[in-house]
Amino acid sequence: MSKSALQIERAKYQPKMPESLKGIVRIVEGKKTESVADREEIEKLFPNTYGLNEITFEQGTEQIEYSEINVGVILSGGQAPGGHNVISGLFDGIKKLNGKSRLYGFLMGPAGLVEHKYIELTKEIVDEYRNTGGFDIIGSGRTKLEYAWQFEKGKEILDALNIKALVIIGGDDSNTNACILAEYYAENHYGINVIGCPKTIDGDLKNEKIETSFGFDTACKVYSEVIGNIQRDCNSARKYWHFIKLMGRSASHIALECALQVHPNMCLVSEEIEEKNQTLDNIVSDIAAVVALRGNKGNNFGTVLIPEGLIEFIPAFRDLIRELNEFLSENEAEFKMIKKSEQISYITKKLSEENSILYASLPETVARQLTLDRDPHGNVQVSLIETEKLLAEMVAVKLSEWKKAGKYRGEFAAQTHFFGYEGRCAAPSNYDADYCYSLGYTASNLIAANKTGYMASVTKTTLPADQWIAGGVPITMMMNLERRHGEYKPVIKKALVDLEGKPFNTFLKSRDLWSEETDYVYPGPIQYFGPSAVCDQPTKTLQLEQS
Ligand code: FBP
Repeated sequence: MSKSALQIERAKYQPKMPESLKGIVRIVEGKKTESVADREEIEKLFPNTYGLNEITFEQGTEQIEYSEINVGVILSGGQAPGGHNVISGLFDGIKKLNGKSRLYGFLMGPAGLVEHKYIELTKEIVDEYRNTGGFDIIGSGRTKLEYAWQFEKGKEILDALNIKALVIIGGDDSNTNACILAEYYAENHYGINVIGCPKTIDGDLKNEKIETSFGFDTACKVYSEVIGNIQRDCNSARKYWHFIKLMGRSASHIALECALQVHPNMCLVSEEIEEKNQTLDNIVSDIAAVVALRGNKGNNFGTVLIPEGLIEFIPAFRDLIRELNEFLSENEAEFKMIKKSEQISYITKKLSEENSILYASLPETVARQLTLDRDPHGNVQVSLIETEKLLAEMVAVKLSEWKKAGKYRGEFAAQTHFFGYEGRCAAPSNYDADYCYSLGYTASNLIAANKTGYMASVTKTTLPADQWIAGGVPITMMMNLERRHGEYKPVIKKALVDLEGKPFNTFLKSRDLWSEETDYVYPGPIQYFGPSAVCDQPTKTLQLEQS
């Protein structure tokens, strides 16, 4: 494999990890857990994996002899920086337990398990990928593990390879599946444990026990670097407004973190928009007001950050999307038969009156984007909806009305961007390299402790890494019931931006100033070598949450 000079140096980086994992490890059982909501129903669905104890690992004194163990690993869902380090931490961890242990990687996500596609991850392979971005060591995919036949197909190959534990590295939906699989194998006494690992750049897989999902740190730093560059460009040319949509699916964590890093002129936060019951017209007017305020002072430039999932949080759109989801899941076959040119009018006739009026009022591109295939978990693929273009166009119309009315004297020209894929496979920051390696190592200790239905957890990560706390959290603890594909299903509760929380409130205190003034910050690229104050800082979100 050809490598850049940075890759060669970076390969030598030894990730930092909690002191408790370095030598002999002792397991400490904590208190029993309960699910975040819908307790009775979740307990009924997960009789074997509900109510388990929290776990922490501490330094021990008693050396235990572990037998060799074969472990499988799956990368599931969207890529996130650091996945390769979870695998290298897991590999090193199981080799420390017993040098004869083996690690198998299933290819292209959960599908690899069902289709029996795998490779053995040897030292040579793992060494090639240490501290690198991407998931290409084994690939990833979004196949949903939900049917007993899939679990049975999986068991066939796990038995054939004598695999006793499977680690699923994924977001909320993939970890939900990990838990369902853990429950199924436990119920049937198959002797195969399943452990989850919190991944997603979206930052929405977090709770009291999982303080962040890996990849969020690096992805936000990459986007902030590029937004900073754009801000410097727009402050130099002084002629464009940049409408920048940022990945993150439902939650606005990425947009908010980037705002805290770069001080844009405006950042929409979907959760606030929902709480204030805002309409699309309110949002457009708010943006236009900031453009006008700056334009009237001769500043015809600026930046607007837009969270990817915005549209689903505008109450009227949320109702429309809900009705579309139900309709499309019940009438998928019929809808696919309709000619493309007739799809919009077909849908318009099928919707309730209110939703039909809204749907018919949308630009054709957006109307089409709203009916595209849902992902395998039933989510609208918000990354395909061009909200940044929709908003830029609507703001232009609003400003020309205001100009005619004499309320606006500036010039408006917009550029639109969507940052998502650019950051998902970046080489992990030191934070993600360390955090991921520690998560993988923690997973190996959960395997050693014969645990199933747990997610690896590493907390207190704003402290120096040797003080981080490693442990395990029962996945059922994070679950509630939600409507998916027209039915109530157990799923891990997504963490949205907390409007009472410190990150949002810090943003709130500064945003008027950032709108009016040009107070941009240019964070520059991620640094891997140099002072710790530059190289090892976690996200502003985490620093504020833990301050
Ligand atoms: P995960 O939740 O699986 O980590 O994926 C996150 C994400 O990057 C979202 O931010 C984005 O909406 C989605 O994946 C895009 O999916 P795809 O890679 O299938 O285009």
